[in-house]
Amino acid sequence: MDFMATSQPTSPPLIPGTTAPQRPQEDGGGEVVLERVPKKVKPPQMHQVVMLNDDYTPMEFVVVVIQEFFSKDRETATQIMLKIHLDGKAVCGVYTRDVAATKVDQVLDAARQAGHPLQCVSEPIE
Ligand code: TYC
Repeated sequence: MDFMATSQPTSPPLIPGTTAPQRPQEDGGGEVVLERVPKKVKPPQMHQVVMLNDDYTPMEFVVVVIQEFFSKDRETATQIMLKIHLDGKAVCGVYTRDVAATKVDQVLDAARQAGHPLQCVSEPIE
């Protein structure tokens, strides 16, 4: 009994770290070879979240925000807050673009809800 295929054949699964095979190539000896081309994987562009000083946001609020959203212990958060206070700004963390944008949103939301003018921005590095 003959059976007829009802769907297109699917591609073989990809080996992690490679791209899909190039077009089948005839190797000269009548064989068809599929060459796997190593994938060129670049690390993602990283973004630093920079917090800015102002004259009104309480130091304690900034310390808690840095602890909460940037996963710093209280001592580290206090040092970062003091650097912002003295230098005008400081980096609170480095993340991929979307994570950095989320951190900025979280900080701005918390500041707005508490009625403080605290500002922070995300900027690409390198
Ligand atoms: N300068 C603020 C004050 O004296 C404290 C402060 C620190 C505000 C860091 C913002 O990102 C900031 N109350």
